[in-house]
Amino acid sequence: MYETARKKYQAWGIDTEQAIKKCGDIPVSLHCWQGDDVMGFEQGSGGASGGIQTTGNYPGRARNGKELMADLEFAYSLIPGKKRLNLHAIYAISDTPVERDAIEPRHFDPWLEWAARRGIDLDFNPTLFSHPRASDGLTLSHPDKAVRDFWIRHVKACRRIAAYLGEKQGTPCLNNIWIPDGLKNPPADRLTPRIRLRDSLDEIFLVKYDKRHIIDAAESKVFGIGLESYTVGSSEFYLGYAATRGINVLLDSGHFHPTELVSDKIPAMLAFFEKVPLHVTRAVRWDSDHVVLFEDETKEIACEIIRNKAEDRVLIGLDYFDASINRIAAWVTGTRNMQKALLNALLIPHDDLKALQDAGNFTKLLVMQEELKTLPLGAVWEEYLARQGIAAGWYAAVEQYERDVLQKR
Ligand code: RNT
Ligand code: ZN
Repeated sequence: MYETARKKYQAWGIDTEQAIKKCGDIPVSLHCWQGDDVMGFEQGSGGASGGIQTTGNYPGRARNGKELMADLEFAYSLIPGKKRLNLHAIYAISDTPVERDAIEPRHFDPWLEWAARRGIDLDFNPTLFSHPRASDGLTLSHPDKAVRDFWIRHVKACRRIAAYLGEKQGTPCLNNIWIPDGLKNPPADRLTPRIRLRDSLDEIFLVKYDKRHIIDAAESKVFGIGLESYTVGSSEFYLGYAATRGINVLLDSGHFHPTELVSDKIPAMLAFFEKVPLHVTRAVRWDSDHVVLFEDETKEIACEIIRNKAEDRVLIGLDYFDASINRIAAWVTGTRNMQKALLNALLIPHDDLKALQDAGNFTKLLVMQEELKTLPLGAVWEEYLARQGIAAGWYAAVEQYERDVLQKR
């Protein structure tokens, strides 16, 4: 089947061998938080709160570092290609409780060692939610200076950790700041909280690190759960902030109005920013965080990366947390769908299509775009998996793991 597929693509001027090779080299950063419903390892953690929420009670959630690492290890074995791991500050490993503003690089040494042995590099996120000091939905924009200062210290500690991880692993560590700050009901003042957020960030970024070790980013959002009427860290806010301060904006595909598309935003950002970090996720009606599917927007996001030759500039990360299904299947399905979309994008003759657009031959462009949709991608994908040493029928292995490991928790 692969041989037939190879010839079909060849007729379109596409080299499947090259696509297969390239696909395995594009890193996708897996979010550790799908494995434990964004609970983290802090004592007394009651789960995600502050603008986000996990729903579902499927058995087998990872309850500690050992279980999370074991589950990740198993998930990684079912996923082809180059992988990174995206951590949050609440996954610090410590025998004694450490406050968020006191975490240190050493609390992430166990992760660093675990990842290094598997050839995986790390990304990082400060955690400005699920905490008593964020219980009113405000952190870096809080009217109380003491609360702001606490979170400023936290993000500073996180940047230090990220720079440390980046230096140790030899590739830059993305440090992505997302804050829930917002209001449930109509605000009386939209500007002052944004000025406070701007000033908090300015204080955070006073500390300079080597860009070879850390990539600084902030993630905007249209609204949060329980904070529906106003978001301090909106898209325009961070765009302005990042453009004037030399940091990057992370685009989460679930953080915009339903008809806005991140696939269209990627090339807009590429015109101005060196790096474009992503949280690929699936929005459903009013919120994000569903398992990534192999659907039109996922494919289009991949196309914008590949057709602009931006594999080194767009940092692909995932962000969803589904607790209603087997969490390992959720990781594997979403990651593979992103990778399948990349392979699909690598099998499209982008230069020919661009030439048709520039020549104004819109009829042929439309016809070709539609014809390409039914080429035998599946056969090339299966060949890719086989060459990556990934066995077919992976879900049976997940069912086995569920019986042997997850159900015993
Ligand atoms: C929340 C943001 C944020 C979180 C993770 C856990 O709306 O998308 O990225 O999901 O940091
Ligand atoms: Zn996100």
